[in-house]
Amino acid sequence: MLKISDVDKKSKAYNCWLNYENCSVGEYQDFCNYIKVKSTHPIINTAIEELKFGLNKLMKKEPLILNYSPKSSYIFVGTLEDLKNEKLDVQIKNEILKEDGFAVKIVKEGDTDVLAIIGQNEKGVLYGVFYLLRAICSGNSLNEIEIEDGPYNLLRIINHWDNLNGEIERGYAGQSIFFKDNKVVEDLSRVKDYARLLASIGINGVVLNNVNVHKYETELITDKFLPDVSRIADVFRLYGIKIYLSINFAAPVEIGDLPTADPLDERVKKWWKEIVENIYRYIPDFGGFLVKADSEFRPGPFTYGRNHAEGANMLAEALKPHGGLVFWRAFVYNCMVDWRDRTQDRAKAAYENFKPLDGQFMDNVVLQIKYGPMDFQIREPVSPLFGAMEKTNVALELQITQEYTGQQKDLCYLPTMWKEILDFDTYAKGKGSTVAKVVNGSLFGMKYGGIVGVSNIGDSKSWTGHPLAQANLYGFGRLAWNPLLSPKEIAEEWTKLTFGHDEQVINTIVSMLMASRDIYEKYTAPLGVGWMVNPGHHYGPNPEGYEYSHWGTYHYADYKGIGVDRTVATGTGYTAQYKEPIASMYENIETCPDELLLFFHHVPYTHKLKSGKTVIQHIYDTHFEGAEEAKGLKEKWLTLRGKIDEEIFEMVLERLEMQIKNAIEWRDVVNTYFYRKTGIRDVHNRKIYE
Ligand code: GCV
Repeated sequence: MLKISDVDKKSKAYNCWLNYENCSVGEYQDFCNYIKVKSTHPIINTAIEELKFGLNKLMKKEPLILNYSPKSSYIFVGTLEDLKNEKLDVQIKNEILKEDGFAVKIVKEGDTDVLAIIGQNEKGVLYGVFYLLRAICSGNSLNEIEIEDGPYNLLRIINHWDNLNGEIERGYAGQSIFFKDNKVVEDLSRVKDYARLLASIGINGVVLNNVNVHKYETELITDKFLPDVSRIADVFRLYGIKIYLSINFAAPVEIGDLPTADPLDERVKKWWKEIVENIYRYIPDFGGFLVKADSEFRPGPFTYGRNHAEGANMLAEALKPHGGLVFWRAFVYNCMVDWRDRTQDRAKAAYENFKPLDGQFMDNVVLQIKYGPMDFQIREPVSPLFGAMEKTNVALELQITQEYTGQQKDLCYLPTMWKEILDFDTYAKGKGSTVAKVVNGSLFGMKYGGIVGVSNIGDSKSWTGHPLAQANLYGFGRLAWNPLLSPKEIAEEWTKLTFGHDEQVINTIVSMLMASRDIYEKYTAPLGVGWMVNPGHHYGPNPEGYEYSHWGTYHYADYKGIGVDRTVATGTGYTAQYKEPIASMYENIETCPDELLLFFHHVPYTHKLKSGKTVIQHIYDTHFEGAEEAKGLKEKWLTLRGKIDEEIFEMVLERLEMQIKNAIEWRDVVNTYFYRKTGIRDVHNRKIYE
C-alpha cells in the first residue's frame, strides 16, 4: 500500500492538493468498490496504488483490485492496448489520443456499468487516475466525468536550481530534497512524495541540479554520482517522470583532462559521447542535458570562437542515438554591460544571439527562453524571440520560485501572469500566433516544445514555505498541461482540493490569489521598469540597487524623467524585434500599454497615462494602494480562522504579516525616492518620508 513519507507527515500542509480530506466519493461510490486491471507495467502499478490510496481515503475502505470483471460496477484501468482484450465498448472520438493522453468513459459490459480510464500509454493511465480523483474531490458530477484529454505540451518540465551541498539558488522553502553534504540523500521517500505531486499535475521531466554548475555538480555525470542519480531516476520513473541534468560546458577540461572544451574538437566530441553512453547505462530513459552557457560567468562555446548552435549540436549529437534532448538556455547577455552606452540594451541580447542561428540547431535541441527579455520581473513584455525562432524547437521558461515576486513571503499567485504570457500574440504567422502555440510546436510545426518552470519547493514541511505558494506549483502544472485553462478556475480547483468546499473559504482564498499579483506589482517597481530590488538576494526595495546595473541606473531616473527609451526612433531599437502590429504598438507612446510604459519609453514624471494620472501620481497612488491592499489580504485571511487547519492558518498569517512590512517598506522607499528626485508633491498630501 502506498505510504506517504514520514517526513513532516504530521503537518497537513505536507499533502498539498492530494490530501483527499475534505471530500467524499459521493455518487461515484457504486464504481469504487472494484478496480479491474490486467497490466502489470510499473507505471500502471503506480496508477493503481494511487487510485487505491485515494479511494481508500475517500470511502474509508479499500477497493478490491481484480484482473477479471466483477458482477457489479467497477473501474477499469488500462491502456488502449489493454482495452483490445476487453468487451468494453469504449468509443474514443479523437482517432488517436495524444501522447500521454487519456479518456474516461462510462460504458456497459453486459448489464454492468463500468467507469473506464484508458490511457494512450501508461503515463496516460496515471494522468487519467489523477483526473478522476481530482474530479471527485472538486465535486464534479458523474454526468460530467467523461473526457478525452491530452497535454497541450509534450515537455512539461521542472528545473531545480539545487546544489549538491543542499542549498538551492533562489530557493525560499528550505534545502534540497535531493542533495545534502555534497551527496545524494539516502532516504528518497520524500522524493517519491514529490513525484506523486508532480505526476498528479502532469509533469513529465525534472532537472535535478542548478543551471549554475559548480565544481561538485560537474561530476554528477560521472561514475562517482551516477549510481545515486539513478536511484532518483528509479523513483521518478514510476511516476512517468524523466530526469535531466544541468551540465558544465567546460567539463571536458575540468574533469576530463582535455586541454579544450571546443565543441568542434574531435576529442571533446568523443569525450561527451562516452559520458552520455555511460549515463544511459545507468539510466536508460535519461532525459538529457540543460545548459546555461556564456551567461553570468558560465563557460560556453564563445571561448573557442564557436556559436551557440555549434555548442548545443555537439551535445545533441551525443544524446541523439539514445533519444536524449538538449535544453539550451537563451538567457545569454553581457551582465557587465555599461548602461550608459545606449546601443547596448540587455533586452535585445537573447534575440541578437539566437535569431541569426534559427535553423541551425539539431532537432533534439530545445531553446529554453525566459518569458521576458530580462529576468522574471513582475512585469515585462513577452520575449520577442518566441515569434522569431521559426525553425527551432523552443520551450517557455517560467519561474515558479518567487525570486523577484516576493520570495514566498509575499503572496503572489503567478498563473495570472503566466496566462497573459501564453495568450500573448506574437503575430509570427498572423493574428492568433500565441506563445502557447509557439511553444507547443504547433505554430511552426516543430517536433518538440513545452513549458519549463523553475521549482519553488524545498524540504520545508509545506514544500513551498508559504502554504499558498503551493498554488503556483499546482497552477504551473495545470497550465503546462492545458494553457487554455483560466487562472481563476485553477485557483478554485486548487483551493477545493487543498481546503475543501466551504464557500467562504473558497471565495476568500480565490479572491486573495487572484488579486495578489496586482497588489505585489503596485507596491514594487512601477510601470514595467523592473528590479529596484536589493542587490544579491533580490528581496525588498532598493531603487538603484540592482547588481548588474553598472555605471548608473538601468531605469535612467533623474529629476526630469524615468524609463528606458527602447524605440527605434530615438532609443535602443528593441521594439523592432517584434512583429507588426506589436512593434508599432510598443514603439508608439500613444499605444504602448501603461503597465509597460517605462520599459519602452523615457518620459517626464508629468507625462499623462491613459488613466489620466501623471506618472508620478500613479507611482504614489499605486504604492499607497498596494500597501493598503497587502493589509487587506491579512484581514481577509483572518476571517478564515477556525475554518482552516490551525497550523496552516498560522503559517500563512505569519507570512502575510511579513508581506505587510515589506509592502510598507517598498511604499516608503519608492515614494521617497521619487519625491526626492522630482520635488513633486502627492496631490492627496499623504505622508511621504523625506
Ligand atoms: C541560476 C538570475 C538569477 C540567478 C539565476 C539566473 C539564471 O540572474 O538571479 O540566480 O541563476 O537568473 O536564470 O541563470
